[in-house]
Amino acid sequence: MTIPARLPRFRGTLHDPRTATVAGRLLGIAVLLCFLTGLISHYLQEPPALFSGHLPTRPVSGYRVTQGLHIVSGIAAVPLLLVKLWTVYPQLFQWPPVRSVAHALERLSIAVLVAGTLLELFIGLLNTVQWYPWPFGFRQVHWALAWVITGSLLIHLGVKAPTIAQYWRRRARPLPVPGGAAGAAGADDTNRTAPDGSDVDADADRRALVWGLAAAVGAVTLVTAGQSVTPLKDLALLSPRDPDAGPQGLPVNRTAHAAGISRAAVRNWRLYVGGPRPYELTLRQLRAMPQHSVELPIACVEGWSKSAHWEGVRIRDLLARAGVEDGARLRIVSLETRGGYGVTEMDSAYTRDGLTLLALRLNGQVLSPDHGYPARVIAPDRPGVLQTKWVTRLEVLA
Ligand SMILES: Nc1nc2c(c(=O)[nH]1)N[C@H]1C(S)=C(S)[C@@H](COP(=O)(O)O)O[C@H]1N2
Ligand SMILES: [Mo]
Repeated sequence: MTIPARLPRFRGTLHDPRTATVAGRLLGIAVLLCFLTGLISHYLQEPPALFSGHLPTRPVSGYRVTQGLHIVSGIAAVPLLLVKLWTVYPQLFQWPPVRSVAHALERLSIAVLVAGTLLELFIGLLNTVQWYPWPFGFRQVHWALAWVITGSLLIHLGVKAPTIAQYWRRRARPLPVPGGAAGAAGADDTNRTAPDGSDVDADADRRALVWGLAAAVGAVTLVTAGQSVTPLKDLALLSPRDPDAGPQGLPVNRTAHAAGISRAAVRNWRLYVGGPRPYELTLRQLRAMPQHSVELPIACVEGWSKSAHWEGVRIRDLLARAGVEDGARLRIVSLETRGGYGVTEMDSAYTRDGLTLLALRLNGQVLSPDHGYPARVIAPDRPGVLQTKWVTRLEVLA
């Protein structure tokens, strides 16, 4: 079949399988890290019944680290993906476009993989700047896309396995031609021609590409990672959050005003605690209970995190007073009635833990309204989104 003259021709040295393999490997590392840390984040926010009572509470900064890595690897994947796509985009113009049913399915799986990955990184990136310009629930779509990508990636890796194996090592060796001498001669690599016919100068170009890529990944990481990695915070020129900005030295995602917390609701505030002997407390009574201090981070799913000093009453003590002895799964209800974070659930692993507080003070002061006055949850190794503010009820779940 003749190739139509209108199709472009590509003479660049780097649109070859070796470069695609090198770029794919680096992208694969970022994607794998992002996927695993994403799984952790998902299961901490929506624990399956199997994990009930066993969610990890140590190390206390575990989620700070895994979610920081999630955002860092996701951002690093952007330049890696762009380079990977650039190395292989001449494939778009292959002729004939479809050779067989299997070939059509393979191309379709790559289309799904590319579109899914671009969309996943794009909505993730928008989420880190707290912009949700779409009508769907971010987390559900981000989660579903992760599996679409995983499936199409496994197909892609399966189809390309022979190519990947052949070009995995630096000096690519041609596959032996059955019954021919050419393969054996090429395997010694005595001539300076790679199996795809390209010159070994491609090696030098490839090195330059990888260094450029490393510089790009390093740069985007350095200017954003400071939102969770404190020593890098002065370099965080492009990170959406300054972890130091905000009342009492801590950022605020949703202010009391935005959450619709009225003065009247705060004035008439009582804490209800459920259990065999349910009771209510005023703020004064709550302050009269034994107070404890903990040093725990807020680690937001969007990537920023910050450690802080909290003081308040152990949730364990509040439950014991209601006759609940060994921790319990809780429904935590906020004064905030709209939005998705007004009601959250807390696994018994946290409620048993002496570090889990109903906090009344932050960094030496009474909680500011935006940080959840009169009382908020703070628990170890827990996603920020579940550290509920303006708490008014602790209900024991069966
Ligand atoms: N009631 C309520 N609690 C909430 C939120 C909210 O919107 N409403 N936001 C959560 C999110 S996403 C984070 S990261 C932390 C932020 O806590 P901070 O504002 O005290 O820094 O609070 C969490 N608690
Ligand atoms: Mo958050």
